[in-house]
Formats: sequence, structure tokens, C-alpha cells
Amino acid sequence: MRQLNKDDLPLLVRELREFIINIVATKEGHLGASLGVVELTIALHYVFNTPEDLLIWDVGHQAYGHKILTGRKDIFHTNRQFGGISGFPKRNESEYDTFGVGHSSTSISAALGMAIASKLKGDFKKHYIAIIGDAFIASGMAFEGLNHAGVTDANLLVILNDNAIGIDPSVGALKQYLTNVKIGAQKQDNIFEALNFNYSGPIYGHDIYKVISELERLKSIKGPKFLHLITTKGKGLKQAEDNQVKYHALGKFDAKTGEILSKSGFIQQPPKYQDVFGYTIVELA
Ligand SMILES: Cc1ncc(C[n+]2csc(CCOP(=O)(O)OP(=O)(O)O)c2C)c(N)n1
Repeated sequence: MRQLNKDDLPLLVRELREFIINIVATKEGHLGASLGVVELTIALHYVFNTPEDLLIWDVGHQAYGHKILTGRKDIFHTNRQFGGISGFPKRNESEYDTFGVGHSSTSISAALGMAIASKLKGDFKKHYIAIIGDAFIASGMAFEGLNHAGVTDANLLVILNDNAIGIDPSVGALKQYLTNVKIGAQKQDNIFEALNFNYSGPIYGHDIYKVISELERLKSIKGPKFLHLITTKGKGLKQAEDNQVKYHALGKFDAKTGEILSKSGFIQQPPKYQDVFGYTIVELA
């Protein structure tokens, strides 16, 4: 892929998105998050020398494109099936999966730990990149990682994939702050610069050329860096963009229309186990 001409990348973007939609439509799984980072995923593997440079995806539910691009295209239809590949990055599955994930907010600390460890071994060349969503950067452990990284000279790049939603729309003061940054109303100090990060953004994350040129620029800057990307969860499938909560993870759907399917046709599926469990617990409470 790194040998492709930059002009060919928009076609790859389309193909990768289509591939993810077609497989998840029949095999189920996380959808919106992976669709939102297609450009970023391609740009990261294009600009950085993976797997020598290390990508650490927070949670890893958005890493379908990463898996497909790193040798697992032909087995991606086994995603989350018994005996098949994992729905999250898994170290024994691929050398490109640098950290076992599933639970959130670990990526920054993990990347920082790896960066410090290789410096101790005398390796100063690699890049360490944590990709984290706006929901989970507000978690305690992510903040602990930022707080620690800011007093090191680690070659760490933290990429905030800001789509203003987790499973439900994001809430809280940090979300408000990020919104202010996006609308250009933030007059106060930049919180990430205050933590000693070289901040860049906000950048529109669906312009592959912009993302590539910014990653190339950041690659030559030493120390902790922070890239703020604005993306749309579910990008490329209208229904998933319009119903981001429902299309975070879902059952089978029509790949063309995005309509959610059941075995008997275009009707709602029965409630999921976790919904029944949740309603029952609330009722009992
Ligand atoms: C500790 C923990 N809590 C909850 C979850 C369930 N979970 C998986 S993805 C997700 C939302 C992630 O939001 P964000 O980080 O903003 O990424 P996005 O999906 O919007 O790209 C949640 C709550 C989890 N994986 N780990």
C-alpha cells in the first residue's frame, strides 16, 4: 500500500469502506467507529513504517480497517465468529496488533510505556501512536497517560478522533471544550498545550490528503504531539451517519440501503440480551 501513488488513495478509501460495510452487514459487529477512521487508518499505514512504528488503537472496536489492511482481508469474514479473528486488536493474531485491547482508555499509557522502554534499549527511531476517541480521552487512565507523557521526551503521537460521540453523544466539560475549539470560540489556553504536547488541529479527518500531510509534518517533530481530528461516526453509510447510536454496533443490515434486517425481512430485531437485562434490573430496582 505504501507504494501506491497518493492519487490512488481515494479509491482505496472507497474500497475499504465498502468492504467493511459488506462484511459487517452479514457478519455483524462494530460499524460506525471503523467507518469513521478509514482515511486515518490508510494515512497512518501510508505515512508510518508499521509494524516497526507502533499503532495502539484505544478499545480497538474501530480497528477493522487496520485489520483488513494488515493481512487479514481474506479472513475478515470470520470476525468475532467462533474460531475466527478477534473483533479487537490481538497481539498473537498479527505483528501489527501491538497491544491487546477491548477495554478502553489504555492506549496512551501503553504507547508511552512502549516508547520509554525502547529508549531505554537505545532505540530512538520508532514512532508510537495512540488513537483514542473523544469519549474515552475523558477517562482517568487516559488523563494519567497524558499527564505522564507531558514530562517525557517520548516520541509519542496522540491522535484524538473527535466525532462528539461514544456510544451515546459525549457529555461533560471536556466535550464542551472540544466543541469550543471546533467552532473557533476557544480563547483560553489550549489544554493539550498546557500539558506540554505539541498540539495540531482541529483537522477534517475525511480529507485523506490533509491527514497525510499533517502526519508527515508531525513525524519530523520530536517529543509528545497531539493531533485533533474531526470525523463523522458512520461516515459513508447514510443510515449509520444519521443514527449513530444504533449503528455503533448492530446485527445484520442491507449493505446498500443500511436498513436493519431480521431473518424475516425488514423489521426490527428483538431486543438484545443487554437491553432485556438492563430493563429488568431497572424494573427490579
Ligand atoms: C472500560 C470500557 N467501558 C466501556 C466500553 C464499551 N465501549 C466500547 S466503544 C465505546 C464508545 C467509544 O467512544 P469513542 O472512544 O469516542 O470512540 P468512537 O466509537 O466514537 O469512535 C464504549 C463505551 C469499553 N470498551 N471499555
